[in-house]
Formats: sequence, C-alpha cells, structure tokens
Amino acid sequence: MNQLYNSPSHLLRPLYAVVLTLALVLGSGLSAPVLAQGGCASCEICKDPTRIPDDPCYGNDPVTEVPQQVITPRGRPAVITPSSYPTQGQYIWDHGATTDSITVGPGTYPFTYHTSPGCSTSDTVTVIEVDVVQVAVNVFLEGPYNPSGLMNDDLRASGLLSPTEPYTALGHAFTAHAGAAMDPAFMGDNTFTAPVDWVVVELRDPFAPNIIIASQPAVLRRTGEVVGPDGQMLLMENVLAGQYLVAVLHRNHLGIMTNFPVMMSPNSADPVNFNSFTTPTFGINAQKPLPGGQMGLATGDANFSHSIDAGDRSAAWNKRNDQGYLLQDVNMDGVVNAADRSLIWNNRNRTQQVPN
Ligand SMILES: [Ca+2]
Ligand SMILES: [Ca+2]
Repeated sequence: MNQLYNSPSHLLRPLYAVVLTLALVLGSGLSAPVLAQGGCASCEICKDPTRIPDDPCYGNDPVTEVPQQVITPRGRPAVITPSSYPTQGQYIWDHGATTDSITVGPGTYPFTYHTSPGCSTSDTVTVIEVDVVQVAVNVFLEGPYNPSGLMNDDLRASGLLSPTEPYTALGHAFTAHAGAAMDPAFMGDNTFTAPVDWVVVELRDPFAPNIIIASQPAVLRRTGEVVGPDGQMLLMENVLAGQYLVAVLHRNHLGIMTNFPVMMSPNSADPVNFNSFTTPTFGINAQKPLPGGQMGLATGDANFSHSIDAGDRSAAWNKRNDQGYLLQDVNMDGVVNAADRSLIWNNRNRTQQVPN
C-alpha cells in the first residue's frame, strides 16, 4: 500500500481502486474487458489531450471528425476522408470498406473507428447528389487592375481579405453557399494566381434576364479567373445543363452580364471572357477599357448601390484614412484616401447594367 500511495501519478489511485473492486465483484468470467478498458493506463492511449487537456481520463473513445453531409455533383462519386485522433486506428465502414478514405456515390455510410486496446467511436456520413454546371468566367476589376495585366492582391497580402464571403452581410441573397469560407491554402497563395476578392456569380434566364436561376459566392484570382472558394472550377448547384446568361457582381464595382446565352453542363462550360472587348455585354457602356487593351468592371460604388454618384463620394470622404476591408476602398489597396475619391469622381453617373 505504501508503494501505491507514493505513486507520482496520484490521479490513478481512484481508478485502480475501481478496477480492483470490479475485478473482485465480477470474477474472472466478465472482468477481462472491463479491466482492459477501465483504467487511465489504457484510455490515455485513446483520449485526445489537445481537446480535453484537463481531463486525466477522457474515456475510451477516439475522436473522429467527418462532415455529416457531403454534396457531390450528380454522377461523380464523393471522396470521404475522416480525420481522427489517435491516427493509428482502423476504419470499418458498414458497407465493408476498411480503408480510411472511401469513394462512394449517394447514400448513408456509417462507420466505426477502432484503436487499440479496444477503443472505438462511430459516426455516419450522408452523401447527397446535386445537379451542377461548370462556369468559366474571366473578369477584371478596374480598382486593383495593374497595367502589367494582372490585378493587385494588396488586401490578401496585407491580411485584410475577408476569409468569408461579404455579400450576405450586404443584403445579397444566394441560392447556395451563403457564408462560404475560402480554403486556407488558396488564401495563402501569394503567386500570380492569388485571390483578389470575393465576387457574386449569377446564372439568369435567357428569356427573362431579371430572373436569377442561381447565385453563389465565388473568388477572383489575380489573372481574372473566377473560381470556387476552394480555388477549383466554379460549380453552380441545383442547375440543369443548358443555356444561361452569366452575371458577375462585385461589392464596390459595377456588375456585368453577358448579352448572349452561354452553354454549360456538368462537365464543360463555354468560357466567358468579360476582359475581352469582343465579348458583348448586356446594356450600354457596361464596362471600362483598361490599359493594355483589356476591359474591366468600373470601380467606385462605395455603398453597393449599383450606381456611382455623390453618395459614394461622401462615403469615401467619411471613411478617409481608414484601413481595412472596406467598401470605400475602391482601388482595394487597404486604405481609403484621395486616390479612391478620384476614381469615384472619374466614374460618376455610371449605373450598373445588370437588370434588377
Ligand atoms: Ca453607389
Ligand atoms: Ca484605396
């Protein structure tokens, strides 16, 4: 008994006592599993010290993290890869797979994650198919446009770029992915493909251009390429293959829309190059010529009202010298100053040509 009381790990004492009592009460026939799992000596192996650092015996359950629901384009299997702690266990899926990662179609997939000695935890993933179409759009923003042919990414480089889409907070309603967050690896891209800002992409009815079929947040790269928040090809959800008008909106530039229907399907999309002066756009004088023969969205809508007027100049004046991710920073360099007010003045009286 002296040895036990002198143990440096005095936290173990009560559990040893429980184990000893259980062993005496249950006898040899039932005791083995309880003894194997009941003490800290074993559950220490299973518990996750980074999550429950103060609990000396969190329990026998390993921790797994997996999305409850995975949405996949129709006809394309989803790859499901749970993460787990500790990592040296084994996945056993109810449908028979024993690999960590599974590639499956729509359905419900329960699994159990086992670690030694006899610790396990269970969870379920549901895979749902949705109809998607690919969207391939290129567009430049006048504000951050650099005559080199790329847009500047000062907001990202200064750590000011919003990690989540800003449009829901501005009152814009999306049909999918409201509140989307940018993939951290994509946000860390500091090359010529780095993210510049969030945009809104809409698909509209070619016979009724004011009717929005789909609206999702997307991200603009320095090259002008519009991609999903994960940096991959933009997929618009709950849309059947067909022809749609394509619109791109931005929080402080005037949005733009094609003047022709664009064919798109789950596996392909006709590219829309808004940065080319040969691409017809809806309305009159919808874009601005930029240096180097490119076209771009006109900047200066400092209050997201879809027109540029005295209200924008006042907004920028009222925020002068403020730094941050701000509507009034219409050249998107991270600060509101005279350069922004000058751009707003130059584009005064312009109105967005995308129909309401
Ligand atoms: Ca405005
Ligand atoms: Ca600025």
